[in-house]
Amino acid sequence: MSELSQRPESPVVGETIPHESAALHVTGRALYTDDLTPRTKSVLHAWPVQSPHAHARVTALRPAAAYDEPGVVRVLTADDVPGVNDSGIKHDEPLFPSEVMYHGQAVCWVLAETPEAARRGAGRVEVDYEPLPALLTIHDAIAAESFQGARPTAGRGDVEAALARAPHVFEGETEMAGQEHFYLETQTSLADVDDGGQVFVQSSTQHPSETQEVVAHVLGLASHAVTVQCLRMGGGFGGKEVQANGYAAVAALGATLTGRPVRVRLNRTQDFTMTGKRHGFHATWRVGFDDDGHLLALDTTLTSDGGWSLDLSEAVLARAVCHVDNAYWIPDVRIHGRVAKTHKTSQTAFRGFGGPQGMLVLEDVLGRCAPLLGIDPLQLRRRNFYAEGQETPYGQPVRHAARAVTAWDQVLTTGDVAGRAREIAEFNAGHPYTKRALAVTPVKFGISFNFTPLNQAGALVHVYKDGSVLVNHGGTEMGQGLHTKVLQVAATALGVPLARVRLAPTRTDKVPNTSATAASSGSDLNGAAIKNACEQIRTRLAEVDAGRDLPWEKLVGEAYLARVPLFAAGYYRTEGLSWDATTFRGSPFKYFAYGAAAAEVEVDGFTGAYRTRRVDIVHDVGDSLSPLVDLGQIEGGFVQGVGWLTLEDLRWETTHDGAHPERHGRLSTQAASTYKLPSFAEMPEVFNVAMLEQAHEDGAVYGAKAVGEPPLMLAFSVREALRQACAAFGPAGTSVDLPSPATPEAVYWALDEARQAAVAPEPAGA
Ligand code: MTE
Ligand code: LUZ
Ligand code: MOS
Repeated sequence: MSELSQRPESPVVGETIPHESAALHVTGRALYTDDLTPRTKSVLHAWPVQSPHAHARVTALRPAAAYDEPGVVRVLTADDVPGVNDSGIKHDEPLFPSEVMYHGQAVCWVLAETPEAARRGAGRVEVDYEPLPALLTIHDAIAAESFQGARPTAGRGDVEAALARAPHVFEGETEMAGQEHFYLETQTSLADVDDGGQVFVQSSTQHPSETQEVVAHVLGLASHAVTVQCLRMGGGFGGKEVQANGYAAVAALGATLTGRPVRVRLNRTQDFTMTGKRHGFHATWRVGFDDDGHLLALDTTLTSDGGWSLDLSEAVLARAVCHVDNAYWIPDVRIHGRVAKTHKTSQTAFRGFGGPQGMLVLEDVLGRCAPLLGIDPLQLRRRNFYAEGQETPYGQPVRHAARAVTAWDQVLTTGDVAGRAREIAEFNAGHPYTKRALAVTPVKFGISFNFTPLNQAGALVHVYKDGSVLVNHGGTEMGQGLHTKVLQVAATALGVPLARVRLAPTRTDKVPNTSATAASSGSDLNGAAIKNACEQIRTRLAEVDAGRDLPWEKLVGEAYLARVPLFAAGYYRTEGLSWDATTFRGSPFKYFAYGAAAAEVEVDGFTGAYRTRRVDIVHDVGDSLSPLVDLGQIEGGFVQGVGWLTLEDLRWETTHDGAHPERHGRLSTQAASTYKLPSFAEMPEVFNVAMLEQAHEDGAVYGAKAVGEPPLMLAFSVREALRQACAAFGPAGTSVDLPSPATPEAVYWALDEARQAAVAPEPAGA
């Protein structure tokens, strides 16, 4: 057992405790960034002027009329930017654009005494546009060869030779939609400038250090003149990994120009129409199997819809390429990837970060090919699992491959999959208009940022003379329970009760140069940095104690009198990673998280409506730092995945006939009324979640694994069950091509097609 992963006796980590802010969340007392607005004097409110074109040149901008609106104080335009007019991390996102690149893009911002005055003022700004052609679909972009960024290839062996030898070869296309984050708290920033010109930005951001950098860049200031604080977020899900930066810059610019606090808070429609989403993907594939269904070769090209700017698209694509294999061994394989450039919002990080999209491709292949091979999909999947010692297509050994098997076997047993499969067959035989199906799918997800330098973190721990402890770390809290886990780590490492430790909000002046809280690594990285800081203090205190076993408070008091420092900065970097981003080879991940899910659905043959009757999950969180938090992450991740795969349907209007040019490229699903989110009604009627036992992870703090993203992909089980239920309406061996999202409408058309196959007329002459 490593020193990092080893737990002392009776540790506070592993205790089942509620989220550190649970009581505040449910009583409404938890403060989010915008709750500070009414507590701040003379705040100005910002409103964007949004483009009515998907692609156009801005030929003139006349803000003058906005000032006729009572309450309007200032219109922010490109001329006001003292630094660089760019809010992107790739320097391709002008904050105030001269060419608009998507419908709804902000051209300029109006500041006023009230939100209503700002809104009216924005309506008075005159903007002249010269419309330009817009690419709105991934197909249009591919046809126009509109791509951006790197076009990587990963693989091994000789794919063409292996396909030529393979007894069964299939080819096809797979397409999947994006997803709106729909964090409950929309993008928010509140900025103020002090007497010394120090800019203080409170932001709902997953990456305070980058928000600080972008604000400094736009204002033409050094980073030490900008401090960013994130109290907590009402959800981030990747949507605030980079996309918070621009709004913080607008607020900060407004504050420096007016000398008053400025608040930017998007309403839901603005957030929907302005901010990036999960990337939709398109894939073409050719696959070869042997007679027993073993995968022999895969050749695939993934194209993601990146929207108008690069954003995190290259990193998302890299993770997609590195997750096509999911839990399956493919001897000869070539995975090629590229990012399409379209005139839509800048698609960005979203829970799973390309992993779900990559994995969906092979799961779709297996789901479609199983009937064609005449093999039960459950058998087909199990037969292709990695064995210990095998490597991923990018050359990383698959450590603990057996855990996928353990999780799988446990789900089959505790979920009584064999018994229920028999019941379902009986049910289906007796019900021509209703069909049930049960599918099991595995998850293998790589943990670490795939961009190696991001795998580091810092922390600051203060012990006060009375023995109370204040901790600070570089991670942000978005509901995922990171702060709860860090508190448990600090109490464990210091050997004090949890109640002695308090956590202060994340700020760039406490811990500098932090990474985004992302890639599920928040607790791995910041937990280890906190542990490091606590151990420095413990080591010093041990010298003071000199074997006397003094009580904590007494020891701390003595240490102070002996002039022993009672605070420490902690640091952690993940060891053992290697990655070559040009050849796409190496071991970018510290370890893999595993899981398996069994889902049973029932589909109505008249409408395509369905319900999820039961879900059983076994998921690998290592030795959990905080079991109740992890349970919430597994359940929540799974349900968010079900939303992506079955309900959430982003629609952009296309009006090629020229009838309503102002609607071309407009997102028509801009609210919860038209964009269907999972709710209680969609929860599985029976939902059993278990954590894999004896799952200690040697390479991570106190033996725990990251949990935030991997469970999302357990939702493939529901999609595969829907596919199988559709197939049950047709003759044996029906292969169902199911769109994603598999909405009830899509399911209806898929089952109808299967049904048509059953009644298809005999070919002529037969
Ligand atoms: N859980 C909640 N409640 N809210 C969130 O915004 N974000 C997810 C996941 N779980 C999220 C969440 C995403 S995208 C990631 S990367 C991780 O949490 C980030 O936190 P962690 O690294 O501390 O797990
Ligand atoms: N890589 C990754 C990243 O795997 N997950 C992330 O969230 C991320 N963010 C930025 C850059 N690389
Ligand atoms: Mo999560 S998509 O890595 O913020």
